[in-house]
Amino acid sequence: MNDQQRSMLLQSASQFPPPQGIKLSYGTAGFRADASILQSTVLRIGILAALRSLKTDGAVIGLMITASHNKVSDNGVKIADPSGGMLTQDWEPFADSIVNAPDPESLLRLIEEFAKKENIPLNGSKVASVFLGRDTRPSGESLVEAAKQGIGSVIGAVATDLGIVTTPQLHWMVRARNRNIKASEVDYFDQLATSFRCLIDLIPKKSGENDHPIGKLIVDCSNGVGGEKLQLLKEKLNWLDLEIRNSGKEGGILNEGVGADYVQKEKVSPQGFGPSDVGVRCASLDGDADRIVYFTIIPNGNNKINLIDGDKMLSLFALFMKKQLNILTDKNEYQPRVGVVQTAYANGASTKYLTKLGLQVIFTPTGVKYLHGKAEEYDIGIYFEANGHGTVLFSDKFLTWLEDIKSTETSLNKMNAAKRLSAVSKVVNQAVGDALSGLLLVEAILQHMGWSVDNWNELYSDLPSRQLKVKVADRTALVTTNAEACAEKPPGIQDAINALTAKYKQGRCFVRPSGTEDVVRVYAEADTQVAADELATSVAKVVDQFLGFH
Ligand code: 16G
Ligand code: MG
Repeated sequence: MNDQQRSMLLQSASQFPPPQGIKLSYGTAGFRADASILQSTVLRIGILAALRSLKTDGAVIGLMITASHNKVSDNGVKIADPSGGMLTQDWEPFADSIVNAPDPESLLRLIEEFAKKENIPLNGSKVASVFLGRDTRPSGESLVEAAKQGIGSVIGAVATDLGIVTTPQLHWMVRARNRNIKASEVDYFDQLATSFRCLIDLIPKKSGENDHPIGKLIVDCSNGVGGEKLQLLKEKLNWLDLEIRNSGKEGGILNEGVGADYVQKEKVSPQGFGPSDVGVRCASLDGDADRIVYFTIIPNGNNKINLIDGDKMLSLFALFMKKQLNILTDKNEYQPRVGVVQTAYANGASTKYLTKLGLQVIFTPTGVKYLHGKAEEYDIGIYFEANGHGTVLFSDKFLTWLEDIKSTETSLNKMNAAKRLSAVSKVVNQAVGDALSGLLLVEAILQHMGWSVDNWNELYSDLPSRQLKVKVADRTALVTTNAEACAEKPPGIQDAINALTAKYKQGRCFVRPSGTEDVVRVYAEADTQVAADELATSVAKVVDQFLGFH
């Protein structure tokens, strides 16, 4: 590192001292905290993003300012790697250490050491490029400025500010740019709309069928970035009967009584929905539009809903993919590998359903980086968290095979199945879970099957479940294994959980330390709601006995 680089970093870091007495942690997917304490964090992550670009020969890196489904006064920062996926896990400890370095000098030392170890040239001989995006939080603008300062303090690094985008849009653009594909927001919408239209055009039509047999969809946009982006998408999709609510323009507050996280956890309708929406297909996005759940309102149910969660989206997608593959692979030598990836939170009924379909179900710990990494191992890898984050990934080998079929196949049936799968690969975001592209795929499949939302919901019935959180003295004392299904430490805790679980029919229960909050989470399911509640409550007590403040 030359003197000029050294003094630029020192000067830049001295602008924003880190908050006193607070240790920030990278967590599951980046830093999140009250927005007022994040300037130094974002500046330093800006430096990290520039270094990551230098390390990857100038590939574009994404830096997103968002706190997703959390309250509007929070904010956060996430990094997209050159593939469009999450930051490589081996850089997380470096992220943790620089964010918590107490002063500019110690920050500089950490950067020098790391650059040396990773062989990152810090002499201006190479260029680095970072795409910046933010959600609609008011604090986003000044945090983007802090990120620009950080990036600008690495010689040769250039920041491109994309303004307000959804998190998946930023990931998509990073991936597209690094693959030399057109990478603007307009290109994103064009690709989604064109491939959606293609899926609709490929639906076998009986004569005289009307054009909107599955009726209206109402989308709650959590008063977040999804509102304006869905509006832009809608303008390209004259076919879809779509109503947007909680777009952020009606005066509602981001994530307050609205959004996918609220709807999924509370199992009630979001604000702005009521009895007049009974019988209509509804969906809810989260604050940065990387999660989506569907729901219908229960008549006279006091805001209660039938929740159609990520597991059911996964099941719908898996079923559709399997049907298309069945058309294609009857006598074929090439048998694509299909993998379905879930976490311990997946409702047991969904896992049973998928297994019955003959699919291979694999479990990973919670967090997109784990699910995504596993799904990438397959020709078609479908992953979803119950909370509505997920996507479908296709291997290059599989996509090439589809192209071959499209150009040589003589059977119209097979040709169309290949075209459908290829269109799916363009509708669904290949970089990360994306509420907008997930929505389009659900709508296209329901339309294809001629299914109502109730037909979809009836694929299987969820087992009743309950989630609780427990405050503990030190959540790192809880160590899990077997994709979080089993607690290894403290000794004896799993035996106690097993003993309680065994008392309930279809009982299943696990505990895990949260990656985003200072709590231990408890998940329980059983054959009745009362039983699931009881099991969760009794296991929460066990957690308190083993790990509480005693
Ligand atoms: C983060 C994860 C999400 C996970 C959640 C769990 C990403 C992009 N997001 O929001 O996938 O479900 O954390 O939170 O990976 P928890 O650890 O607090 O339960
Ligand atoms: Mg989100």
